[in-house]
Amino acid sequence: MGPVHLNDTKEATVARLIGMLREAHGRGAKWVTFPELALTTFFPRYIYETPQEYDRFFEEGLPSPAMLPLFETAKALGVGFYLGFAEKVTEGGETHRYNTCVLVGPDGTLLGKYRKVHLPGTKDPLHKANFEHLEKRYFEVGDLGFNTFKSPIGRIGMCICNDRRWPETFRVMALQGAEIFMLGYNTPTLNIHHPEPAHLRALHHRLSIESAAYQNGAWVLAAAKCGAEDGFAMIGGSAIVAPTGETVAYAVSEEDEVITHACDMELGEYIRRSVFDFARHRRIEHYGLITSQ
Ligand code: ING
Repeated sequence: MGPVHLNDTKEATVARLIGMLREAHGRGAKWVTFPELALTTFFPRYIYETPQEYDRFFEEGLPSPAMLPLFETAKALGVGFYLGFAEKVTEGGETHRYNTCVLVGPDGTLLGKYRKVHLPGTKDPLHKANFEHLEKRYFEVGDLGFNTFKSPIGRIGMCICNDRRWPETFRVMALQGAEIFMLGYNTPTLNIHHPEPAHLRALHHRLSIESAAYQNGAWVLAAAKCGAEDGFAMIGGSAIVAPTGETVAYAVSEEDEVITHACDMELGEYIRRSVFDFARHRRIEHYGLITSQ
């Protein structure tokens, strides 16, 4: 998905998502993965002081009013989808804000929800560049953990953006039987935390999703929101990765672009039954440090 600018309305952005959904459906797709924070610009690049200033980026209710046309169209077309959005919710009498994604089945059923666990960046501005990365400022750490969700095409796991850089993310879901991982991302081209060549952003993105696919014998569907949002560049590289670790489809533009592939859901079987047969080969008695530190 191409850039979403500060002044783009949610209605116009949702209309773009619906256009891509129709394109995918036209090609025979049964599932669509949309990006992280797909309804708005990547607002954590900006400094806001009060919720009154940034609540306009958040959705309340699932589906929220802005999402409704997308939910209705997807149900009418019989297409399931993953959608990333900024979630504002009142639970236990308290207001919480998360970087969230939802999984909706082809019949419109809410199959699952995930709240981003690995929030990159800082809580307070660094003032080191002409943009910030303030996810720790606007979102709480997700409280739902990493789960998998039963669907007509197999067990689906979800995560969001920075989560893909952490192998634990995928292993925890693979241990719950995930056969497909869906994830959206918004990755700035410039790293404000440490000077590094721009090409490394694309390399680290590909490394993360290709190794996740192979090491867990699962499909990875990764959707970027990319291009220059009000001049702030974000990497593309949306991809469909087979359980073998091979990227079988990838986006070539930084605009709205649909990539599709007929994913053979049996392909991961031999990997999960041989090289990554967790029951036979993993030695958890030697892994304690991973969860204790
Ligand atoms: N974006 C970036 C990502 O993890 C980032 C942040 C980029 C962190 C590069 C570290 C290095 O892809 C989001 N939204 O997490």
